[in-house]
Amino acid sequence: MELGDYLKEKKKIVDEYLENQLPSEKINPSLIHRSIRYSVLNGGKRLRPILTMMTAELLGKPYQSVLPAAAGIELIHCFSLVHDDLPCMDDDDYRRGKLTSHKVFGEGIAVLTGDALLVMGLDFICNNAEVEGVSKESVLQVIKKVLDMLGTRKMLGGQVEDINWQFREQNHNNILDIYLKKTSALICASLETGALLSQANEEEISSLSQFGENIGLAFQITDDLLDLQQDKKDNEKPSYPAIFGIEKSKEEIKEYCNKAKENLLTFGNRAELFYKLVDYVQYRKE
Ligand code: GRG
Repeated sequence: MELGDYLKEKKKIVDEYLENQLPSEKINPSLIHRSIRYSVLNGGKRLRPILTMMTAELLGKPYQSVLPAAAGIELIHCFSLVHDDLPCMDDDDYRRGKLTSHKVFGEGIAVLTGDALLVMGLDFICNNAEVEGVSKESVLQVIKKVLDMLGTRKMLGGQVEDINWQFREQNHNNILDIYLKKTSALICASLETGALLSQANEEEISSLSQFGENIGLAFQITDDLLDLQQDKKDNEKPSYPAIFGIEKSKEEIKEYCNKAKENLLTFGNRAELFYKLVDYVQYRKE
């Protein structure tokens, strides 16, 4: 199957699931439910839940067996975006081409929307324990993995370093360290969620985790490169492309994409779609 068709098909499945499972605006308190739906049902690519479902399929399981957890991962991603956009963080007016949550609902409700999405995301993951054939122990392992990813040594810590960038030397290693924590960590957790729920072995989990680190780095450098080329960021916060330039960034993206492909060797040609995904990350234009 072509990757483009696969991504489109799976995005539709995630969108429909979220549309049906998120609380209706008619339920009180209506305002927060409206804000939650606005912040989630707004055209995201759904790459992280798609990675969870792709991993299940790679390991011979149906995507349905990991769908609640995959949707939970997307809610956690949306939480991080809502908080990242706040005036006290990146102070962005637009997200996914629409006004950011705090621009529409105000800062207080945006903070609470992020909090609600994090809690709901973990709840969705717990719901995966009800899926036939999925062990409760594997769901507990996923919760532990996701909490570790969210913690001060990973995503939260990456954000601390990101907003305090003035106090740290902006060299190659320090910038990549932030990228590993704030972007690769969630991508790794998306893959490992699919793997743990599908009873993957140690070698498979380790390969997917290394793959996640490499593809996450390539993804974030590309993200910053696209921002720079499209002149999107109006703050002076440094990024890999802003410091090292476009050519060096492209070399770096290529290097991490090549490493990611090496990590896939464990799976042979079963990983065909994953190889295509690496090319997509390397050459994406949006
Ligand atoms: C973990 C407790 C805790 C706090 C969160 C706010 C925060 C700390 C972290 C933010 C991290 C962040 C926003 C990283 C950027 C990741 C990134 C490249 C986002 C864009 O991803 P896409 O292109 O977006 O997949 P769509 O809109 O398609 O989902």
